[in-house]
Amino acid sequence: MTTKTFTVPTIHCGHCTMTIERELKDLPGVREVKATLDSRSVTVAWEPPASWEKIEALLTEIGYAPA
Ligand SMILES: [Cu+2]
Repeated sequence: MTTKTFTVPTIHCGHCTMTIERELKDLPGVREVKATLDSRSVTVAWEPPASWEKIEALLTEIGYAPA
């Protein structure tokens, strides 16, 4: 299991955090997601077949590119 915390500058409200959590949880291999509005940060825990490249690509596609 790999865990990473990163900043997403485009998080601006609770809907953003909900969208990020929902979309990432749909990615096979993602085990835990926590998006935090105050710090505009996201913590993700995953294992294969998920990868940081896939997580980054998905977030970028939906408008929440990691900083
Ligand atoms: Cu929002």
